[in-house]
Amino acid sequence: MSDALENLLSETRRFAPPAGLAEHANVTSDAQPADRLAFWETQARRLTWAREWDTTLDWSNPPFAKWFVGGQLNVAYNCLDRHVAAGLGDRVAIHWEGEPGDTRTITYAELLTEVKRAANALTGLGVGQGDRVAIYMPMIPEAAVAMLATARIGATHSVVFGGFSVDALSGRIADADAKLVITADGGYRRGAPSALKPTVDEAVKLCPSVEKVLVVRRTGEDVAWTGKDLWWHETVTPASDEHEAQAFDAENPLFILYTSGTTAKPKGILHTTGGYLTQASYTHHAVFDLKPETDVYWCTADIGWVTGHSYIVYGPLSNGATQVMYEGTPDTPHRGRFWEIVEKYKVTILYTAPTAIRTFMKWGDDIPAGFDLSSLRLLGSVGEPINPEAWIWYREHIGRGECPIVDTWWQTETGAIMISPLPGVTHTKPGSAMSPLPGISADVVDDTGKSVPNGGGGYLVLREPWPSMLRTIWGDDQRFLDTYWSRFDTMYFAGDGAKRDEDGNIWLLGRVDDVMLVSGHNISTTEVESALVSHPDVAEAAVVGATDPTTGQAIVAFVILRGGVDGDTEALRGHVAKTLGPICKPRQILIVPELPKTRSGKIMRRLLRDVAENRTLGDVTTLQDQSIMNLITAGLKSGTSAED
Ligand code: 6R9
Repeated sequence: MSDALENLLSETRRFAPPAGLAEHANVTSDAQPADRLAFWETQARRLTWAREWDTTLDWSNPPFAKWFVGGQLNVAYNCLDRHVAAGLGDRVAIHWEGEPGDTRTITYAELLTEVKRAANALTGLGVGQGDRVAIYMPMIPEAAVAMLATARIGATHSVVFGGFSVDALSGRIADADAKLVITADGGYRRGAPSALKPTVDEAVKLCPSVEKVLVVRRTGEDVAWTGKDLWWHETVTPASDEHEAQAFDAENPLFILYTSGTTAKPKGILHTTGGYLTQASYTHHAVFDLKPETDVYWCTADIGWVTGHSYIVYGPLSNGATQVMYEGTPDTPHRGRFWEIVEKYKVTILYTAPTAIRTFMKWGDDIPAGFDLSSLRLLGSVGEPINPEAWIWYREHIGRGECPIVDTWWQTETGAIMISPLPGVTHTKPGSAMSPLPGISADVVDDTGKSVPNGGGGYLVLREPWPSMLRTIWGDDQRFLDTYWSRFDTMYFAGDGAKRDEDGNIWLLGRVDDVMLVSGHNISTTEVESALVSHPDVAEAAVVGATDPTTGQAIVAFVILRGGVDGDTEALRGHVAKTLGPICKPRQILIVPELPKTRSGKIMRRLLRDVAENRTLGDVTTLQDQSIMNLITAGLKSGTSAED
């Protein structure tokens, strides 16, 4: 971005918190604490420490932070033992729903027993403090057990999306030098068993560091067996269920999670224990207003995404939540599966992604209308900017026009939610993540690092260290410095564009790498996409800047239409021009059946840019469904595009 980012979209709708929620809210003020460190100390005391810290924050060697220095705790103890010790052993921790319809109900006492067994088994396999364990699993309870058992013995997990290729998996195992891999024969996806073990077999051949592979039997399909393999039911199940959790240093590494970014080599984001758990736990309590005695919480993320780490495993369990965990896809065996699950378990808090919400919009209002969703009291969104129209649809058709929506901005790197409405306090605006949470100093700055005034756009930065911040990139401190701390001197650069509206609220505008430069104007992908999605014919849209001889870059839009409409691309171009101004009128609109997305649902604009500029496609290994690019290019060849 040369200058500021344009501020084009204006939104006047506002939604007050429901009175009942506000009255009993866990957090009743969004004011920034006068003493940030004292605030985080208070939040750290929500956890149980074996030894209190001596120093809250050591920032003497920025950007290498140490939080709660000298403190000691056990993450698994905080998620399990202390609840059981408090007499809550019979509370359901996980209502698990398999894709084929099989279910398991797991109490805190049962989850603790299983984690103790797994901890003993891992120790028996020679895994100890500081060792890395790779986890490549479907969405089954053993995935959470594996993470918690690894944490319990002070080892470090690296969860890899079940579904990544041999290359992606072996690269991550090798980079972390993992000595154990925990996997399953497979999981269920789209109505059929989907094997995982063959991918692990191939990957392990390339990774000499791996000593053993622990395999959960989920599908019962035949699997090849190697000398390194051990069945979970023959190793963990018979292990002793006596295990006393030892306390580890607050800065003991908890996990590495790889983000792909734009370059080929993924970055291993490293998180530690005390600060991470403090912020994951506090934000889950504050943003979701969790009442552990009565709420049934459901986060639809995969465990292989940071959202699954912080808001399925560590946040909810540290708070003693009862939650739903679902193995499969939203359209198996029918498109109402999510709503059926909400109805069945009387889910009160639902946390999902804009990509899912837009898909539900495309499938039609009548599907959720066929289920009883009256248990819901709060809705959350994460992963991408949520288009105002999708926000409104979510509120109306899922939230009965009553549930507050928390649009939560954060990253693998931030570890926990940073910018979000507080459901009992904030008057929300559809499409805005609103304000930094208490204790967080987020800002929008221009090229030179100066805060932009209200109404201005620029770069999102974090001015002060926060407890759950990444500590480094695994094995590559220099890349950590270069990627996040070199753009602005003393501030963390998030890589996202953002704007501040007239009231000072923050709107995320997409990755700065995706910003389009059209005739000297910096235009965000988000605003143009939201303008397209506000047209009744459009279900989803992705825009990219393609090289253009006259304007530098020109906007090319890829659009998925709502069911049953033909789609008049001229009308859509006109609609964007009318909504945002003529400068934003797409040069070209391509009607496509699908968009390329990552496993967490983020649109991969980089690949669409390759299509728009007629280049060969770049790296597609993190694509959720590799056949989609063929679908898109085939459709274009058969002439579904419209151009001036
Ligand atoms: C949690 C997660 C991080 C990137 C982030 C931003 C985008 C996430 C968002 C959002 C707008 C939100 N993002 N939440 N953009 N509004 N509420 O998604 O982590 O997978 O590391 O991605 O996702 O671009 O920088 P991660």
